[in-house]
Amino acid sequence: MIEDWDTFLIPYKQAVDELKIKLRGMRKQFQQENTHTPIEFVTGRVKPVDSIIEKMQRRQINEKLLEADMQDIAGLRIMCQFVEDIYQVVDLIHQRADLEVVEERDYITNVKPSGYRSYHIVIAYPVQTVHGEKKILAEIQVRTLSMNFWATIEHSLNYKYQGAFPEEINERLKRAAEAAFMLDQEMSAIREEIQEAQQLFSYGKGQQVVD
Ligand code: 0O2
Repeated sequence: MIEDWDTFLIPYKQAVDELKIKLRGMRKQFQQENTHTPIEFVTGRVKPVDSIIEKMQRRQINEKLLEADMQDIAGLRIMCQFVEDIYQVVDLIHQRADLEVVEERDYITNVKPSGYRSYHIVIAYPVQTVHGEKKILAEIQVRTLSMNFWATIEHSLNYKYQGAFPEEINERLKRAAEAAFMLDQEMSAIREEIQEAQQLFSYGKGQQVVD
């Protein structure tokens, strides 16, 4: 039994904090170089203890194998404007020397039956602790703003209905997922036009580079 969850989660919190800074730093660098940034914003969280315990029971994960078998105790989300940006971000993550990609799941090409779309990357990330280096698994979810909108709504409804959606809601959610993806496709079709306008806007108004 893990008796002290706070201590167990210390390196996970450190990994999330460090990765948030690094990924936000990538956005800042694109802005400073006055080029289109594929990263709109970044969020991160350590999975709450009750969710970890619930997932261990659901997936029959032995506590001794928790660190290896639960890949999303440390979780990062990168939101992008365009689907093309997602694949650029994935390439950028692959090129980094400070982390190792261990698994990838492309739920954009292979959309989940629920309608969920995102690109998941599982990384091994070394954190420096007072007891030496510890490699932490973290899951980075890369998605468009539109995919994020859908996933956030579906997640709250899932919480309310515990996964057992009434049929009508189920159907509407699936339709909403396709509508969200259609929005992404329409935006992609005029991506160059949009990016040109965004550059003119940010230069013209003399906007500050912000987080
Ligand atoms: P939370 O609250 O987001 O942290 P499993 O967790 O068993 O479903 P697996 O193989 O561990 O699956 O990992 P997977 O499918 O790559 O990623 C799981 C996470 O992806 C979920 O975390 C969600 O964040 C997201 N996700 C996957 N499928 C869906 C979906 O249909 N709808 C929504 N809204 N999100 C999804 P958790 O554990 O649910 O928790």
